[in-house]
Amino acid sequence: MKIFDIPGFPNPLRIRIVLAEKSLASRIEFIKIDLPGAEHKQPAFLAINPTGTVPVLQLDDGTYISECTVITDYLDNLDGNPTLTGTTLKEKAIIHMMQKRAESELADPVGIYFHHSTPGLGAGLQPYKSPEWEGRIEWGNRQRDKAVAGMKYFDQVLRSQPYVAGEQFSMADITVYAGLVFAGFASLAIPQACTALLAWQAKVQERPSVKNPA
Ligand code: GTS
Repeated sequence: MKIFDIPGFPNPLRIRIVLAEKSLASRIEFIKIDLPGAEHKQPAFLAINPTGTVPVLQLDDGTYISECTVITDYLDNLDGNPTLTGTTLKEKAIIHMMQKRAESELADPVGIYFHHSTPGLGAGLQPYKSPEWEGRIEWGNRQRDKAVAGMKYFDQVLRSQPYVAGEQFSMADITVYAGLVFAGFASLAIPQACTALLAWQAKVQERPSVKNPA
């Protein structure tokens, strides 16, 4: 299998943590995509993922799979022993619900803020980020505020349970963690009052898969 991504970036990190959790790294060939150079916005890459984002998984039969959630589901079920996406119907439902909240309330708003209200990845990518639109800074700032509200939401969640989707570490934790890494990229701090979220972050940082992702 191949993964098209760029090391160290937040969404690719999600999958690299999954690969480490599942001990699958040796089965993957990584193909680096030049994000600051906007390689992911060129026709060759858009042919494999029309949304123009990384990561993308390519199966051995040539099939391309995009979206971290779907890639995680695929990898987690490869060995018939899912550890990150739940086993019972109820577990699966809660994990997917919480991971979607992590994307829509934290990771995605941080990304919009980063790309539209800050210099983002630099001049090479800015032409693809609505440069003519006067409201882009304000819109990005609203997404920044949404992301901070998301941090406060997850702080509340983590006051009553050890992990984002309950008792076990899951895909939802990986998405929140990557969202906070992205917030760091964007110099967006976790509010000091979010003590449960900060403690959870420190705990997750100690996981071998997070210390040494694929
Ligand atoms: N929903 C997508 C997923 O789950 O895979 C999001 C993927 C995504 O936004 N990837 C970022 C990207 O390709 C990479 S990262 O920097 O966020 O980690 N961004 C390119 C761009 O031009 O915004």
